[in-house]
Amino acid sequence: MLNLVLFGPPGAGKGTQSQKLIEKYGLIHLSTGDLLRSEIANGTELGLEAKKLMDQGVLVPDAVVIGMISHKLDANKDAKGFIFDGFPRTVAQAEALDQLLESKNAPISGMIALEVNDDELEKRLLLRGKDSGRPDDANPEVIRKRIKEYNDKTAPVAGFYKAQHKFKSINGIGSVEDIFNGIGAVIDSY
Ligand code: B4P
Repeated sequence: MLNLVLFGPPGAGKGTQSQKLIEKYGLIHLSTGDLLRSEIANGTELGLEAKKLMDQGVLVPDAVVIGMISHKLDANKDAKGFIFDGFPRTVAQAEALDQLLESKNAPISGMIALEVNDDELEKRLLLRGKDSGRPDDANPEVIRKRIKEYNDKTAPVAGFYKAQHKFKSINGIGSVEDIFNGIGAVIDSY
């Protein structure tokens, strides 16, 4: 079973690369950002709470996202593997994911981090904000808050996987195809 964590700051290209990876490797894509936006679109109580936080560029509580992932893992028992996109975003989420996967005897194969500098991230997100309709992409102040949240709370997750010798980083600047080939080379080494 291939269980991949695709890691990087907001706008690094995780969602973009995930779409290509699911086609090539037949994995199930679990994006906590997409799952939360679907709760918002359905007007659920969870969605209403999450929207307030996401619109400000801050993380949703760990228990909420861990619960969503646990539910999705149970609903896809026969999967060949998963791409975790935007999750884990805190060390507590990484610990919870290890526990969930331990009970399935299918640990994380590796984390692949996309390295992109802050100026490029801001440019990409503002560009997407022009037509995505995502409130968190439209405002430079919210984008900077998201990058700060990443540096404060999410960046330490890399250390969690480094300690398990499961961390690889890739340059996330360049063509989508070249970056995809770089990720493929890491996956082929597993
Ligand atoms: P996400 O939906 O995960 O948002 P994201 O990090 O901005 O997405 P991503 O990084 O995938 O964007 P992509 O690069 O594909 O999270 C949104 C919010 O949800 C968070 O702020 C938080 O509040 C909440 N949340 C989600 N998960 C959570 C968790 N686990 N715990 C707590 N809270 C959570 O795309 C960016 C743009 O770059 C696109 O327009 C794309 O076309 C472009 N792009 C991609 N590759 C490119 C390239 N190589 N060159 C140029 N442009 C490129």
